[in-house]
Amino acid sequence: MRLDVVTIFPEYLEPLNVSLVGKARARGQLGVHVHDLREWTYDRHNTVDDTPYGGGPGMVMKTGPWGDALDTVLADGYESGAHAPTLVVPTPSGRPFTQELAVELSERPWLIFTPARYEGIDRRVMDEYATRVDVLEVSIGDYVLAGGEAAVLVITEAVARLLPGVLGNAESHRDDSFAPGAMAGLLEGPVYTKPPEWRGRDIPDVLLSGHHGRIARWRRDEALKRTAAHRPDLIERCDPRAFDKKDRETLFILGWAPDPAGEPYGRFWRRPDAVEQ
Ligand code: 6GU
Repeated sequence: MRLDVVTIFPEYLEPLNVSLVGKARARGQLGVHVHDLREWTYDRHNTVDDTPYGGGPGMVMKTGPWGDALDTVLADGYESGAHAPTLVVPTPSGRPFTQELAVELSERPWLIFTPARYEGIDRRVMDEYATRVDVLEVSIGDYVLAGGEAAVLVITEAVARLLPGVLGNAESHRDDSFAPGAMAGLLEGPVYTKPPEWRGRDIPDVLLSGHHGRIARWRRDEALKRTAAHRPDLIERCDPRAFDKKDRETLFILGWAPDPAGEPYGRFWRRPDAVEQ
């Protein structure tokens, strides 16, 4: 996979040399090219922004530098054999970045990121490139960052760990919160390692029992507890057919019940009579 990043803060992308992404890069599984947007400015102040038409606070990034930068990056990439670029535009007004989108991006051969500062990039830039390449505007959550660079680090890490051979062990994806499978849609519960006692704290006996069925059941109950506490919206979203008899008992104890009148049938909701957990 090839990654290009165009930014006014190339040094902000230094973490791409470290850890998982850095190693994937060193192994040649990932080609990363970081570009300074100011290389495509031609005035002595290296201006990349200007005041917004229609008035209002803040500044807007200008068409000229972005257009010239993206033309160069596209031409260089195509010339070195890359194909089917996707422009990933980090913005708080984008579509939510999810594990599903991470998987989709990990299957693409070439991602070009355009993190912006100020109030964003003149709309005409993405309207123009959308006629030539896939453009995805993406938000990493419901909060506002000063710029898209941190979002690029988040997205590249989530994508890079999905590339074949990047995580040592393919099994490591299997139980990820948000990965498809038996625990689909539930958060992962707690994990423990040696020593068996630390500062007077033991680990749950069941994990030492060697009884795989009971361990799996315990992990599932912990996942249900954690999801109910931190992300009740995920429980509401679960297809009730994914819950077995013991799941239903656990959920009931946690204050949840199926709604027989609900649409679709039997989805779980907080019981109106449940006490705060
Ligand atoms: Cl992708 N960019 C900025 N500036 N703020 C954000 C964001 C992105 N995602 C959430 N907040």
